[in-house]
This record gives sequence, structure tokens and C-alpha cells, in this order.
Amino acid sequence: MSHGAEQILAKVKKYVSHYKSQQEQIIGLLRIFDLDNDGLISYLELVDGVKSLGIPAKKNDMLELMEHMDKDKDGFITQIELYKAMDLKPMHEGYQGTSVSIDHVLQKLKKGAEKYHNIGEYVNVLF
Ligand SMILES: [Ca+2]
Ligand SMILES: [Ca+2]
Repeated sequence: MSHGAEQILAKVKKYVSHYKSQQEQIIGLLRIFDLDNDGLISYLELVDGVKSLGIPAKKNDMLELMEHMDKDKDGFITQIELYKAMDLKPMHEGYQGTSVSIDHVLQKLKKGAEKYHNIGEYVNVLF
């Protein structure tokens, strides 16, 4: 990324850095940028958002920033792409993954336990 595009991104990051959680930062960004509320940030929304924050930006830098943020090049910045661009980890992904897998394991344990006659036999299967 060019220096200009990096500067714009750094200023956007700084603008939301007062939010406590990463999720709030992303929601804050969507409030600024996602003007039509479809959950995606288009190039025009990105340009308008940067303007509305009073960040001076050249067209080339904006195009480069869009290129950088729109990882799959579909013309829109999704929330996941936003997390990546802001160097944030999508917490909900990891969180859901963990809770789902624990549930899954518990379910498996319950189902499995019925099949075996004693705990020793069951533990042998598990480990
Ligand atoms: Ca939008
Ligand atoms: Ca995209």
C-alpha cells in the first residue's frame, strides 16, 4: 500500500480506537461507512465515510485502500474483510467456533456414554 493509503487507514483506525471492544469498533465503522445499511461497504461508501471523518484523501489512495480492504475483489468490504483491514480478529468467529465445538463434544460424550458398559471402556475409546 502507498503511504497515502496507509495514512488514511491509520486515521480511520485511530478514529475508532476509543471503542472498548473490537466488535464496537466494527459496529462504529459500519455506522460511519455503511450508509445504506446492507452490512457491506462499497467503494463509494468508503469514499464518503472517509470524507465525513474529515480525512484528506486522494482518489488514487482511496482506490488503493479499497483494493487493500476488499480482499476477494467483489467490490464490497464485508465485516470479515473489515476486521482483517483493521488488524482485528473476528471475535465472534472464534467464540462461536469454541462454543459450538464444546456443545458438539458434550453431545458426543452423552451419546457415546450410552453405548459403553463401563467408564473404563468408554475412556479407552476416547483417548
Ligand atoms: Ca453498504
Ligand atoms: Ca469483498
